[in-house]
Amino acid sequence: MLTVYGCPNTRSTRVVWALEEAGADYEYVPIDLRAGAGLRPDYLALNIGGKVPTLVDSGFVLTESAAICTYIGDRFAQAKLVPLAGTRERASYNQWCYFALSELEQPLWTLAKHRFALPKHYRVPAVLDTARWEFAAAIQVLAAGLGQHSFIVDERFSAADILIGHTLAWARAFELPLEQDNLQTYAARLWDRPALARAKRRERAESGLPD
Ligand SMILES: N[C@@H](CCC(=O)N[C@@H](CS)C(=O)NCC(=O)O)C(=O)O
Repeated sequence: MLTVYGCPNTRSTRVVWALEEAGADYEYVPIDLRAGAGLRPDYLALNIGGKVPTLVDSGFVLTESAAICTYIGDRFAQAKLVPLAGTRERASYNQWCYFALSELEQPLWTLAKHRFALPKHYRVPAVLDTARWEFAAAIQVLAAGLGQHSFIVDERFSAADILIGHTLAWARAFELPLEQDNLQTYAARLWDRPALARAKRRERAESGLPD
């Protein structure tokens, strides 16, 4: 049995999106981060950082959204969410997953941390401009890498698109412009996926929030 621990509007949406794409059967346990549920001892025993997402698969515990999405892709191979291990396609897939986490997400996370996520006395407003500039540089790389392709790896939807699509939705929420036409079309294609809509609904419903 698969269990996801998550919270709406966080990186756990990536994992639930991947599970929905895979047609997996899973249990969802809401972790109300605002109420401090991430710091409960029973949750810290699963995720020592007190963060979401966490996946538990019959006693096997995995954290880190990208690692979990890749695990889901391997476990539900018929969904073809990740290319086969050992292939060049898998290497390109890894490349874009690492890019999503280290280049694309980081400036947005810096914006979030220094706007609202960090305790007030740790926020440094002077870094906000730098983070916007770094994000603009990262999306130029993404736009060039995508070109006129429909998806980021091998013309096939993969979990790398989940990580990137989720991160681009953050950019939209932060009102950062996606000026490149190809990125706008790509983002719209990802945000339109029925599995993403189902994932968001499931997380909200399980957390007792309206649609
Ligand atoms: N690198 C981790 C980051 C996880 C993370 O920072 N999650 C946030 C929500 S998006 C969280 O749980 N924050 C609560 C906290 O920092 O206390 C991943 O991708 O899974």
